[in-house]
Amino acid sequence: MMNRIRFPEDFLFGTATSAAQIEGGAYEDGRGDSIWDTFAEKKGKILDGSTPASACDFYHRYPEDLALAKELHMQSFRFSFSWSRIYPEGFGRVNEKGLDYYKRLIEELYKNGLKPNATLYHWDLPQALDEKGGWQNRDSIRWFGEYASLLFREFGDRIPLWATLNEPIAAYVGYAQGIFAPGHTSEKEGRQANHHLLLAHGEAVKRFREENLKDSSIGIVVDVWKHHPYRKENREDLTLAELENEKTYRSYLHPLFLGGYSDALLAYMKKEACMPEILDGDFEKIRQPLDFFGLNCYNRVVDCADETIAKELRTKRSGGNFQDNGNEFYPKAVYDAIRLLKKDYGLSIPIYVTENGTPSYHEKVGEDGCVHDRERIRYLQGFLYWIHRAIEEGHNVKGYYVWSLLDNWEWNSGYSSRYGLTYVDFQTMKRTVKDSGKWYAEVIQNGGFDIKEDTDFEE
Ligand code: GCO
Repeated sequence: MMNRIRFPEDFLFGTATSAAQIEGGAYEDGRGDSIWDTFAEKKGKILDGSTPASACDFYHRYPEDLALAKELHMQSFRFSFSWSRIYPEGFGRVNEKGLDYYKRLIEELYKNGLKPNATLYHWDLPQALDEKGGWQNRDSIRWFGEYASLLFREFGDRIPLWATLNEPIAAYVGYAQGIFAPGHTSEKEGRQANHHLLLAHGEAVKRFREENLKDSSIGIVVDVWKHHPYRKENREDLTLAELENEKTYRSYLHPLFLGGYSDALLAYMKKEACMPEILDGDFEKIRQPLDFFGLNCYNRVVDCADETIAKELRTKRSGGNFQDNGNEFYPKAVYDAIRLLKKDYGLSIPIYVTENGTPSYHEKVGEDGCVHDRERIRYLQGFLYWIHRAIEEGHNVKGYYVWSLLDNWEWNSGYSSRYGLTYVDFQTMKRTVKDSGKWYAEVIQNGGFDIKEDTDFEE
């Protein structure tokens, strides 16, 4: 017997991308550097030593790539604007050629029947702003506001779905952990960057409302990967997992929806002497009513306080519920995230799953000219199964975006980690649709898929 998984008529299917990861054209038409261009130039920062200078060459190939998206029955396309393509110095002088590119891109989206879903900031701060302190500088709120206003005025209703930020945690990783741009290692800087990003988000939403756009809505994209204790009854594991939840998704969701940092996070920041500078009125500014919530979810995280066991867990990842790439297969993660948005934050606005996907590190086009990525299909099936379950239980989930349409430049992993539904040969730039791409196209056409009744996507 088969189980029919069918999504509501108006459910939106698409793929997600970001400017730095696909565009390339880094030195063309007056674009300024972003912090990822300069970070990638530094030795040892990117796994394969690559830079995003050419990426997927989407800057030139977008007509073909969007035609491909159409061929795969996509209904929406998520992308981000490159801030330094538009403001090479971060603010002030506008690069008209940069704006023109996005005008053409948006026209092309409509031509291919793809609903635009645009993010203002997907990690690529203009390098010129980094030189002024980047997200450490409180002026970043104003810089971002100016940039946001320009785009709202230029593109307004042509973009039905606007997101201010994608995964603000990336700035924390960049300022506190050093493995993302700009590569600093100060917990205090990380917390300060977070705080300014949240304020910049609030500023952009305020400016969006001032434009009085009729046909478009605004939200934010946050990643919720819940931390679980490895030993369910162990107090230390529980404490560790809770602290990690505080330091990650709750540090964004509390200010966005509850009006301040949680007591647990405040206590942590005090103890670690990394409290950001918070001014009067900051939390009112951050907590703006939103039209939708963008949820990125790829997995859960399992924490163990015992270093010996934790080490073993990291090395013994095979078989069972692990994928070939070493990651745990836990599709219920997305359901858990959707539920906690309602339960802990009272969210009732529409949720779009704005990213979900899985990498592979050794993928190649086979002799038959195909890429048989069966694990990716199973992974996507599992997540869609749980999203469907959430919808059946009454959760307001309106769409789903696979990360990503194309293999692309995966930040500090460079080109060595492939997430695409389409394989990209980065030498020839040839695109080859993988089996997962063909599978997803069918899912969209049928509004869902069938699975064997005994398929077990449970824990
Ligand atoms: C993220 C980012 C993407 C990544 C993707 C795969 O969610 O981390 O939005 O830019 O490329 O997630 O790691």
